[in-house]
Amino acid sequence: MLQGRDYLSPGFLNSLVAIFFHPSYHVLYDLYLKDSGMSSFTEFADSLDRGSEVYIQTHDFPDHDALASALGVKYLLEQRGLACRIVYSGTIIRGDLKDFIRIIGIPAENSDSLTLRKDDQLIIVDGFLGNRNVRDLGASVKGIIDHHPQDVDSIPPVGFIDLRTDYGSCSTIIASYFQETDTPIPKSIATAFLAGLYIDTSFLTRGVSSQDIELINLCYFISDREYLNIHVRNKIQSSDLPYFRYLLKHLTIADLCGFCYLPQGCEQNLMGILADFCLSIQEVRFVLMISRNNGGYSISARSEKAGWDAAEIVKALIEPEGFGGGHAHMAGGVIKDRPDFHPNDLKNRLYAYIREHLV
Ligand SMILES: [Mn+2]
Repeated sequence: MLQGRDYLSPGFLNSLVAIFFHPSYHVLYDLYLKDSGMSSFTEFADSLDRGSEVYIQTHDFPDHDALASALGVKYLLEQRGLACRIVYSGTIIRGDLKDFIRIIGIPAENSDSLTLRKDDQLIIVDGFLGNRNVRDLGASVKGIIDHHPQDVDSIPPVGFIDLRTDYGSCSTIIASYFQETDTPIPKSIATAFLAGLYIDTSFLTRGVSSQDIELINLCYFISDREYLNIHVRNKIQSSDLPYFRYLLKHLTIADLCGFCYLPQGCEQNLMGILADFCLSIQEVRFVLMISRNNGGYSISARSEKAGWDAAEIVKALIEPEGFGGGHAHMAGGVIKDRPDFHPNDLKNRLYAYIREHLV
């Protein structure tokens, strides 16, 4: 097994793996109850110790859905007399996410500023114990609520695991707890849930379940739609424009594939935004972007063509020198800096692979 730390800094690696854990399409939904009789959120909430704080941890480099989920859980537990704090690792760089935290009012604290004790109660949302993008904070994991495909048997017993992998967002799961406990959803949380759902499903174009539609029904008319329209839909900031300029000049399009190398380096979120932009071009159904980053190259791929699995293509192109993963519609990877590798090699490999295997 390749150990990222052997040659890449943990921060860099974490930002790369953040993209691997986006919501997947259609996997079976099940409320997963392992080694416990807890069958509802109410029962789980009642099992927590009111004498000490509850920490709610998002995945590292949190996105809208992770923060919205944490906020929802915090609100519900506080209604039941528990004191909660939201904690995350990694950084929050993008302006739209900073606005989200400020406007919705999400008291998220960086784990660097906290010291958790072994017996502190921890709930993980929108991520899973042992994931590369969920830093081990050393506390006692009481619950996990997630919508990404996970290997539940790979972890030690946890009191409450609610894993619903066909849901478009983790917010949709949390919203079901509001229904279960008959708790009215406050406007700010309804807005946050919709932001989480819209972004995780790329505005309802992938991985949407009937429960996600129910979430819209539940939240739409109480949410701040002006905020959602302005702040969530407009995710590009003016400082991104030089990257777009570069992309427009250097993007290659052939055989339904777009390719671009960004030698100036590019953070992972922005690379995803650029890749999504490429996909919006009619002649592009698959896109591969590679950027120079400290210690190597990072790769971002998007696919909207059935049968062209982004994760499989990335793995086929970069392994064994690099490693990659993700889902059919969205994947990422890293390649270590090495003298015999040039990003244009990847371009040639991509078009050769597509011609050989997929066209
Ligand atoms: Mn999510």
